[in-house]
Amino acid sequence: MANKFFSDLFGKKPSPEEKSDAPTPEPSSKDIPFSSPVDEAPADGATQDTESHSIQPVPKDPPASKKLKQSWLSRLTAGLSKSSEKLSSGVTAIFTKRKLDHETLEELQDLLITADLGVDAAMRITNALAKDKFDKEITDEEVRVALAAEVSSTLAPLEKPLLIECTEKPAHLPHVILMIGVNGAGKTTTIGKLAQKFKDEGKSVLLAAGDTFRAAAIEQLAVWGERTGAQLISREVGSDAASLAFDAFTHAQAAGTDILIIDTAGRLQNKSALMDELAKIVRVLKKLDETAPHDVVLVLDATVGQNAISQAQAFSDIAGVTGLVMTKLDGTARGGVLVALADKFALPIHFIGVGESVDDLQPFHADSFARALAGIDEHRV
Ligand SMILES: Nc1nc2c(ncn2[C@@H]2O[C@H](COP(=O)(O)OP(=O)(O)O)[C@@H](O)[C@H]2O)c(=O)[nH]1
Ligand SMILES: [Mg+2]
Repeated sequence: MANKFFSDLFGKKPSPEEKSDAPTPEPSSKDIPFSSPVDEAPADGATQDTESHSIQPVPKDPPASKKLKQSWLSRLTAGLSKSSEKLSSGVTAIFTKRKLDHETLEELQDLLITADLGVDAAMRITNALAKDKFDKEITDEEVRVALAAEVSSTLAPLEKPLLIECTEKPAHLPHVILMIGVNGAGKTTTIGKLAQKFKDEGKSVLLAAGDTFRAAAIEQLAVWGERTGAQLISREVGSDAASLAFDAFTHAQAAGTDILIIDTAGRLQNKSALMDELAKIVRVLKKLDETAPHDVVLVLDATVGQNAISQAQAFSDIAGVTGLVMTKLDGTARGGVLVALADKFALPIHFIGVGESVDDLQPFHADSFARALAGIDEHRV
């Protein structure tokens, strides 16, 4: 019924999720064509979003029994294994039976920079080590511990869960989250994973399919809506994203919905059009509630490495980013880029993605991330 109401209200074409009010089945892989899993992305991350970018399917979650076996910490460690292997084996190669001298410090600095941590962090880590241990024997494990400590202290101030307190009925109901980022970064998938988390917390969620540029993007969000039981507002391809956002907000206000998450198109190569579109979305939201959007979450794909920095710059200029989600840390050895981002932008980090299933979107914990990145065995230290 509710879905029928939505189609009438918003002129939405009937879609699979409207056919029944019964619990929705697991979407089948034939609904949306699958493409191969993500690995290293094109080097030019800032311009990777081509309009021909294939729309990604909604991955199936592993069976519950398999999921239960893995704690979130082991999922984090497994997810970061490519990055930590690079750093950890690099540290071992440099520091096996060697002193901490100018040469080893320089090698360590190079390693940290090639692992995408950025020059500033590389300097801080080597300076901290040199202060206590210069000209002394040092083990690779001691270096890893120092590395983890520095990464942790850089990231700890940015650890900020996306906590939305709805029990007290805040003045600005619904809480509006605008998701932005280049095509392929993981926006829609992250929205689906977030919707699941919020639903699990007992909150009502409305998803707005604001990437109106691509039919399959709308369909992809619809599948996540079905899977999570979140309501969806969408319109046909080419519709105005801002007016969709306005209608979604109006409805969520009237219905007392807790959280509205708005998906957007990520055509960074057409920067002025994207800027206009995002600015218009923000403008119409503010007409209804001047405190909205309450979060502007930038989704960054870790596999693009240093290009995440230029994307963060571009989107900060365009849309006033309030926080980050970094995805695909499992697909790359470039996870250290989160440290470089922290140094440059100091944006709060809400979640990290270490795999494709719902449980692989983890609240960001600086210390656990730092240890997993440095390859420190949680049982040893
Ligand atoms: N391995 C992995 N894949 C991810 C992660 N997050 C998203 N993806 C995949 O990245 C692809 C692009 O995601 P999508 O949400 O369509 O990106 P969008 O264009 O920004 O909306 C999809 O195949 C997702 O399953 C992650 O944390 N790890
Ligand atoms: Mg998308």
